[in-house]
Amino acid sequence: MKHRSFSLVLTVLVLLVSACAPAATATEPPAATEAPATEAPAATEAPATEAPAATDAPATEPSAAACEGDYVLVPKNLGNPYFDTANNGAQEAAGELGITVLYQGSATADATEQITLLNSLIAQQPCGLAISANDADALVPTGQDAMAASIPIVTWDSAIAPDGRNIHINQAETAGIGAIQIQMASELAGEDGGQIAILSATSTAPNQNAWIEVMQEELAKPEYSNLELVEIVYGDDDDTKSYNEAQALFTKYPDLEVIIAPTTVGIAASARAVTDANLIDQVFVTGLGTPNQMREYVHSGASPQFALWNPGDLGYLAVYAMHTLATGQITAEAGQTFEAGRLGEYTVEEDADGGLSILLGTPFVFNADNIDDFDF
Ligand code: RAM
Repeated sequence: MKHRSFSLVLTVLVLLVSACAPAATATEPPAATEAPATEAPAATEAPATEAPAATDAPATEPSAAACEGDYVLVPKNLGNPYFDTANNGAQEAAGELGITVLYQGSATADATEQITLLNSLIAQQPCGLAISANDADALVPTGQDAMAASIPIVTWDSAIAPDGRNIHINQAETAGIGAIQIQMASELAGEDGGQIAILSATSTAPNQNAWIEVMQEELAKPEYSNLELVEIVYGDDDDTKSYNEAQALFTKYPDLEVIIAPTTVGIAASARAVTDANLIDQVFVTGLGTPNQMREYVHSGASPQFALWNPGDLGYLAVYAMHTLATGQITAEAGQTFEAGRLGEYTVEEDADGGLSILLGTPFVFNADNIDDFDF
């Protein structure tokens, strides 16, 4: 049902863009990248990404037509270096494609604020929207409104549920992201294990909740039976709230061994809280962070290891996918392939949530041996 309506929308879109003046869409030759997602992962046992499957379904011939307006990259909120890095990658892709990608977000990571922003963007009829969603279900009607107006909807980082998007750009497999965090926490807790807690972003964040669900499944495995998850708390991707929540955790649980923060805001705030409380070597912090925010804590021992993908590559791929949809080069069908500049070829796949997705790569573990090789 959904795919049929996608096809309809995209057919209309192709007709519309075909009527536009042709524009050059040639991309620059692939360039080398320092992105961890495209380097051989080291020091991690995260499941390897499957090689892109061969497909008999060739992508629709490039229409060589382009929408004349702007595209928009929408993060969960502004002021987060993770999303700023994604925007850097998005701008790199925009330069290669000869398009304009605006970067607009709400002040807080809040679904209602994000919907208000999206409604005003949709009214301006952009060429495409690439969204990191603050709520999977609440944004579905908004995504549907956009698609009904022939605006392609790509989600990235955090997905709108299938009915409200064309394609989600997934940074890494959900199972792998969840598993690597429990593995890192287990290593930090040591042989005897102990108490762990999770400090997440907002309680409605689709990506956070999917990863936490995997973490809970991992914890049920026999090899992690010595780890006790004592509480899940939410810092709302706000630095101060995250810091206070971390403090409250190690005050309430004096034997706490590890805080897992699957958010770049939460992990940096937690590591700072542990450092300020002189608890280095007593409470370890791990989860998902950016190297530049976590470098000092890796070297100090507050957070000896954490994981991430390259957010710049994620933004870059999101823009290529959005543009490829907007120009009718793909029509959001599983098996279609397209070239994403220096990152190479990607395949549209069926996602575990029943929608479509494109997988960027694998999570990468940062530690004292490699952290100084990265700058983002
Ligand atoms: C924060 C956000 C984002 C998440 C990263 C790991 O920046 O919550 O959605 O993917 O952390």
